[in-house]
Amino acid sequence: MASIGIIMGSQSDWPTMKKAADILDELGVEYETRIVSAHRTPDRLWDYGKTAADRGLKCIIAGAGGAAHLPGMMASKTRVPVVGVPIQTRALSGVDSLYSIVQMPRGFPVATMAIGEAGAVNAGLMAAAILATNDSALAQRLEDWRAALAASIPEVPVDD
Ligand code: RP5
Repeated sequence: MASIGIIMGSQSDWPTMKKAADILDELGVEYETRIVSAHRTPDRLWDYGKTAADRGLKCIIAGAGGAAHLPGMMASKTRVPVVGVPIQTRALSGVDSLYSIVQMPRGFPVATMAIGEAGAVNAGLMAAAILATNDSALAQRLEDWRAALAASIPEVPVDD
């Protein structure tokens, strides 16, 4: 059974949100993916949020762009932690998405990541870190992944 839900407002968000899925694949974490739009499929959002905890989800990664209400509405419907990914938009470069997701009212937090692909990758890593608090094998894989990244960074810059 999947522990992580990756949800997004539109099919057009998938190329970004796939980066979260890719990192979870790398770390051996099971996840499910769904298109759930706050505006176009509000009933689907409601059902997903209502059943999330009972279905065993431990973290929900939610990506949306523009009037990006999905992460916040999901957080209002479930106690499962929600990690928000602001999708980079054409009109306003994703600043609209960021502001929509990050400014939650007191009481209903969304852990908001950076705009775009870096945010999606970090959302995957954040979800894995949450699971790793209760899974020592995953914790080791995450430590190894972090060490490999650190080892790949050269100490001295070179000319192109
Ligand atoms: C949002 O509207 C989605 O999250 C997406 O980022 C944006 C545009 O959606 P499409 O018109 O491409 O379906 O709800």
